[in-house]
Amino acid sequence: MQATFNQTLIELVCGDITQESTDAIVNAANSRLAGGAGVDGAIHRAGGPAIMAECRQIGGCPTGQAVITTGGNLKARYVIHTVGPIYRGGTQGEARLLASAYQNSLKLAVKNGLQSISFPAISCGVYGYPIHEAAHLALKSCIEFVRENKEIQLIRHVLFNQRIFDIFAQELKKE
Ligand code: AR6
Repeated sequence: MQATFNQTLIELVCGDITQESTDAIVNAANSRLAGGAGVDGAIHRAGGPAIMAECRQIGGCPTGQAVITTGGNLKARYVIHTVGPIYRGGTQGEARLLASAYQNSLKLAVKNGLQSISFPAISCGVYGYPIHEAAHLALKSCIEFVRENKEIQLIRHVLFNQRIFDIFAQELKKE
């Protein structure tokens, strides 16, 4: 499923983000950039140790911010590591922090001259964000960004299973 906003294609696919060949893929990391389970583990496994070596040099990333490393053995040239919020009921600034994670990742992509980027469903696994709300915020943040910025040609949301894909698709239809 796809839709164009301003000059950017926003696309939803079901799949494994480590297989993407967009300029960058985004990692749903933790603030220590220490690696972990979920998509973070998958990216480090597929990308090899060079990515972790760069993460150690960088040292960490506050929630809602983003940092960039090379892509190691991945097809993508870069990994943008962002840290989504842990969901604690929705009253701890989670929505603002999730939107920031998307927007700061996009800003970093533009700053590095990138034209295509793939996102996983940030915070929708271990960090427990309700998927409908997270999908709405993910799409809204990306659409707001591309209304102000023309540099990125493709934003792909790579959803790991059909259930999350269907929820993102429902939310994209509303935009
Ligand atoms: N491709 C695409 N999506 C994936 C993949 C994959 N290969 N693997 C999992 N997902 P999570 P979070 C989906 O838990 O909630 C880590 O330990 C998954 O189904 O990876 O932001 C970090 O180190 C879910 O929909 O990230 C942090 O400590 C989505 O990716 C913490 O988890 C995000 O799930 C971050 O938690």
